[in-house]
Amino acid sequence: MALGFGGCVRFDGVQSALAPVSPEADHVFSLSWIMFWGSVAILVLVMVLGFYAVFGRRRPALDGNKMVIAGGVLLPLLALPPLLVYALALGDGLRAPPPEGALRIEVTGHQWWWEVRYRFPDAGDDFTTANEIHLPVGQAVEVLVTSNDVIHSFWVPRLAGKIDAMPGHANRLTLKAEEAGEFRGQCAEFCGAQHTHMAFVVVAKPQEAFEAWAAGQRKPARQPSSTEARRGLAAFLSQGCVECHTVRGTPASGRIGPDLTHVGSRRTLAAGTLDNNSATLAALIRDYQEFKPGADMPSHKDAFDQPTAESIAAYLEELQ
Ligand code: HEC
Ligand SMILES: [Cu+2]
Repeated sequence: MALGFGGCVRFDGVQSALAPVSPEADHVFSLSWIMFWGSVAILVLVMVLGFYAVFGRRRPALDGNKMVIAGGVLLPLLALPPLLVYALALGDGLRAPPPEGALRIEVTGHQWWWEVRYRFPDAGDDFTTANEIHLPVGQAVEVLVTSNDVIHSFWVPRLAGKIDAMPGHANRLTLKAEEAGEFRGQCAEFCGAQHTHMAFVVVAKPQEAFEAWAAGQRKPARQPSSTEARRGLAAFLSQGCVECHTVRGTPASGRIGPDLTHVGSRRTLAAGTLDNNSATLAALIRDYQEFKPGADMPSHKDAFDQPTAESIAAYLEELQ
């Protein structure tokens, strides 16, 4: 309570389980409150009895087996099974399959970023992105969550409960945003040094805007338009970035790091940790380890100079 009143617990905000915007998150929210108030009621009862036992005038009334049977056997029998049944019923609702023909998104956790693959009825429409998930508002979307290395956990508190991302196995989750907006997701299972910096953004928008976004993401990367960006592309292709990153429409087809085909359109960099702007982008390219020590993206401080990093950033920024 002290934390709550002190403002440490946010009741709104992009990552608050206390501000649900989907039926699933709403279930989790109701369950939490019912469990919370149930516990409060039991705590109050126990405290009252405790005080009475110590200070009450007719304390002997609490003596004897009756009290033990009432408080120790009957009360738990009456209080716990209904809560259990309620929780199990809600849990079943959370696992309900999405409707036939729902949009499918495959999310793969990597140390320490998220790969996001969109699957459409026509495989030619599929595309891959990273660290950002866009959803059409009001539609149930099937999300298949897996991992490339260790166990991660996929959690967008305003939209759904947590689900484990396990190597070699896909867990299913339904996301249905009932409001447009931007929500934050976070890896919720300690997965190594940069676990904290393994976040992502979920953007829910009206169907048309979603279609327009998907059409943009489906396209190969645009050609660089300025001299600086052209220099950037040349450096990008010659500095080994292509070993790990894909930029569709160029020879870069690496799969170790995030797909960068439309990295310029994303809100954040380095898995939801930094705002996406040219200065940050250049700084990251130059010295990723400074921001995310231990990540699979090497530092390039010794490989090239700041102007080169800036030209690569200028190129990547154009990849809207
Ligand atoms: C050895 C593989 C590897 C090489 C080489 C590499 N990267 Fe990366 N890169 C990664 C990985 C892995 C990540 C994600 C790391 C993380 O945040 O945990 C990443 C992240 C990034 C990001 C942030 C992407 C996002 O969506 O937030 C950018 C931009 C980037 N790399 C650009 C480059 C550029 C430019 C080069 C070449 C100068 C390069 N990378 C070379 C593996 C690599
Ligand atoms: Cu993780």
